[in-house]
Amino acid sequence: MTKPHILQVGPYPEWDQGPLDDAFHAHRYFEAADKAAFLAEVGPQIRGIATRGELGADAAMIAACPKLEIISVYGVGFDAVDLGAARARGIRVTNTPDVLTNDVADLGVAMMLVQSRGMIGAETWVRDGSWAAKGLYPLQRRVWGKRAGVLGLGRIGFEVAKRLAGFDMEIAYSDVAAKDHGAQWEYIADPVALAARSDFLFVTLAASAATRHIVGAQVIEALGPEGMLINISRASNIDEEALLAALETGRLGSAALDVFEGEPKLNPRFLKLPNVLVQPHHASGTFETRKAMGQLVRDNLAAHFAGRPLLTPVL
Ligand code: 8YV
Repeated sequence: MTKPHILQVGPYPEWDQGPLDDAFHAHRYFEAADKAAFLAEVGPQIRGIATRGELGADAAMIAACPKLEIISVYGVGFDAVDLGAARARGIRVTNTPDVLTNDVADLGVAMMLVQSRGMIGAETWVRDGSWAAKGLYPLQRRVWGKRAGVLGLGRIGFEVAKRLAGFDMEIAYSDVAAKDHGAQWEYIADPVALAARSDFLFVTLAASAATRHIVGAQVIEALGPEGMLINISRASNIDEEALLAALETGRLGSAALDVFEGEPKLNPRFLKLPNVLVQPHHASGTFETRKAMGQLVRDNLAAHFAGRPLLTPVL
């Protein structure tokens, strides 16, 4: 049987590239100097697209592949795929949920602890000799027992809340509706009200046009000068301009961010702020999880081309 032609949007680690090339004829879009010319050349043969998280499939890419049947997303978030364009042509879309949930939750909680306890500054304090020269490191803020808000109680939000319960935190959450989660977590529909009663606010929403800037000036200011915002979802969920302004003026205490508008180039104003912990969008970045994600991307493609049900369909 001839291998199906697929468009590989971004680079994969070697443990994914080998098996991908064994099963498919992968055309490496990311290596092309002239993307439009490359798409015009290979597009007519393409039956599948394998994405790379934020490197997705827009309407122009989908239109350039008239025989396209499936888009397999490397990531749980599929906001980088033009779902409308895919739906209009009956193109299937899959993602990689579940396999990354715990790692993403771990990083969110780790960022809360690191930032609240000032661990980056404390590390520098030891390494640059300040401990010996200046004495004790300045006191930091407690985490355990505080009030945590989780904005979006999906798979990742649930795992975050579960971990926070281990720190004896008072947990509340917002979502489109109250969830039957089997725990004593308070449901607060309004994100502003959630922020107002929270010391730490985790943003764990799947991003869509509907959630764009859901964390705006009002939510940020309700969280307040003692509050911390932690984002492990997508930058588009937060009004970054409002966030920067609040952090610069102290109207928001601090932030811990794994995602940024225009990443990997982030607004340089973030780098000037001592009250921000920045991470390079690596919440799912463990060997174990990334291997499972790559496998799921291939398994969905293989299932489709073998006429079997998709493992994790979005569309
Ligand atoms: C990225 C993610 O896909 O799952 C998601 O939605 O944002 C991440 O797992 C990952 O960084 C690979 O590009």
